[in-house]
Amino acid sequence: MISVAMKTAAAAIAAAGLAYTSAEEALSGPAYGDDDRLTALTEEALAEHATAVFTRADRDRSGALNSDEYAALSIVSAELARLNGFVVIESENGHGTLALAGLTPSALSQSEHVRVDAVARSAFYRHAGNDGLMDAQEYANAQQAMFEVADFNRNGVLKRGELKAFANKQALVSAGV
Ligand SMILES: [Ca+2]
Ligand SMILES: [Ca+2]
Repeated sequence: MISVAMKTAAAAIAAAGLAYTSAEEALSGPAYGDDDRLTALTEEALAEHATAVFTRADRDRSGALNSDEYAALSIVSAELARLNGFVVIESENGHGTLALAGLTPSALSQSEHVRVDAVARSAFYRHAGNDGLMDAQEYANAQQAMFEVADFNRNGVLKRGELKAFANKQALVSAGV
């Protein structure tokens, strides 16, 4: 059961063009250790991450994601984060990780898959504008909106509990989990 889910995740990871060169690499276990854990995240670092993710997700280099591409990216990212127990934040100087809070690593259940897809499409239409396409700036704005919700003291930096809240938002974990 798990291996089927993981193979599905691997195929989706490949389809979404995420940072793994092969399904084997994606499923060989976390390639990151405690040393990679971030202790703070700034808005600037998040903007860099958003640019990197958007560039990779826009595989045909059309300059925009449609709702299906955005939903696929969101589902694959959520699945990977939940299998690993952390989300990866990319930067020019390497990658850092943020641990998810309150979950045991596992594959997305079918009902979670459906929920994540719906949440992602809702976020897509909130940020994509009237053209129904999400460009790099709109993607960055969607990421920034997640950051602002997690920045409880509104000082432009996420730390401690704010990082956990942000990681769970990135993985589209429901508030009740
Ligand atoms: Ca747009
Ligand atoms: Ca803060």
